[in-house]
Amino acid sequence: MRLSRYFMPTLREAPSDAQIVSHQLMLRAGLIRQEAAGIYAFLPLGLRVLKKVEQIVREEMNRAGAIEVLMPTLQLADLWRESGRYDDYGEEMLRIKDRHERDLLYGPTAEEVITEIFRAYVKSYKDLPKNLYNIQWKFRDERRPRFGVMRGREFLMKDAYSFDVDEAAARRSYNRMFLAYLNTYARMGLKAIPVRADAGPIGGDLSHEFIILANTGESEVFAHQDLVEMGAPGPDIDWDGDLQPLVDQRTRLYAASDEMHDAARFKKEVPEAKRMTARGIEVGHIFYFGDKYSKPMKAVVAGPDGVERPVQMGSYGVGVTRLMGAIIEASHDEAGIIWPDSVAPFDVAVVNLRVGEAAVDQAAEAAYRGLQSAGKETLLDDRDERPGAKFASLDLVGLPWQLIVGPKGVADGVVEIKRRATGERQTLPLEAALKAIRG
Ligand code: 5CA
Repeated sequence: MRLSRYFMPTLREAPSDAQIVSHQLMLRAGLIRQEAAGIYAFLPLGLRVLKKVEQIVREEMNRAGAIEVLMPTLQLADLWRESGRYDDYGEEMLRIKDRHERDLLYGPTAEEVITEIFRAYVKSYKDLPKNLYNIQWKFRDERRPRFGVMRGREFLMKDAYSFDVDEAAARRSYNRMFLAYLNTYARMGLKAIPVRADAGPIGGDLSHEFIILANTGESEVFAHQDLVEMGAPGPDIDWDGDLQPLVDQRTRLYAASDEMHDAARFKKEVPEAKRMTARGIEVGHIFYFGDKYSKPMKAVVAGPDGVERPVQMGSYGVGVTRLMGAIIEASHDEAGIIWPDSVAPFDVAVVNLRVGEAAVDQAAEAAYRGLQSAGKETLLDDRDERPGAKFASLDLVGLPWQLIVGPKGVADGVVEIKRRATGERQTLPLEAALKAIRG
């Protein structure tokens, strides 16, 4: 992509209502534009990041055996009357009437819709387990939308729903999601801590939130330091095997959200030097709630004994748009965003420092073509701007690499490469530079 023809509207200063650094940087880097309180348009760079985050979530869901569907954003109120949640959900639900005076709503979550789909087709334990997910826009009319995509009203969520014949099987499904979540966040360069959580309006008695530590986070967590250090299990675990030991290893150590926190237990179970109290961002939340929806909505399956019982369910949410903010909170400096390679909008910017000078233009074009043919997503900065302005905007948008082509280097047969994360620079012949970036 040639920057001279692209749409990357960076801002020198953040609008004054952006209070936290990720929101400021998302606006300044031209990733998002607010259209109404808590409602954002995704601009080209922001959309590229969103798609990458979404794709990582998708791949890790698929790896863990979940199957993708796409449910509508608008749902029938009657389904929510069946589950009994229509009145309970309150003012956070955006309620709509169509031309036939039928009550609709913009889905804040999709337990009812997925249960309706499931009960239409699945009747026997032989078809279980199943885990269906979608990555779809949700709407919650939050009282205080704030911090940009962190607490939006319209936001992208991955929501998965598991169906099992009994509680033991449902826990196996829960365990698969628990571990898949840790792998998902790790691929984005994030360290997520699973903490015991309150199930809130989703319901159920087993629930974990996944928290990224950040001072600006809205959640407070209390955890054993060793849990913070513990890595993700990695993709190569036996997803059909017994995952309980891997989950136990991570749930044995004390970790709780503020609603679930028990100060006395924290003191008793965690040595003082290991007690961590911190703020964090909730980037995922998983629930096991048994027959809370399947019973009132009559989603039943026949067991091996031929007796029909409500199917055992869990639901599993990831805040996809919120993750963009969380990644920036975790990875930035004074100059701007530092994207992890896995979610960067482009891999590399080729910076032409002397646009219009034939030898420099030619060298920049050669670098651009070389990177593209190596499969690198490349932005060619061919804008007619001062070098200082180019570097400021490229550091702000935070691509992992810059390959800098200037008149002096061209005369000497070299280019410069810069790694955004470390600031490390190397001067090399073009071929060696391409090799370093190709990795
Ligand atoms: N049905 C369940 C799981 S699918 C559910 O809705 N869970 S939730 O309410 O916890 O939401 C799942 C995730 O969506 C949260 O962990 C959070 O990361 C994200 N999320 C929730 N509300 C918002 C919001 N207003 N703005 C941005 N992300 C949000």
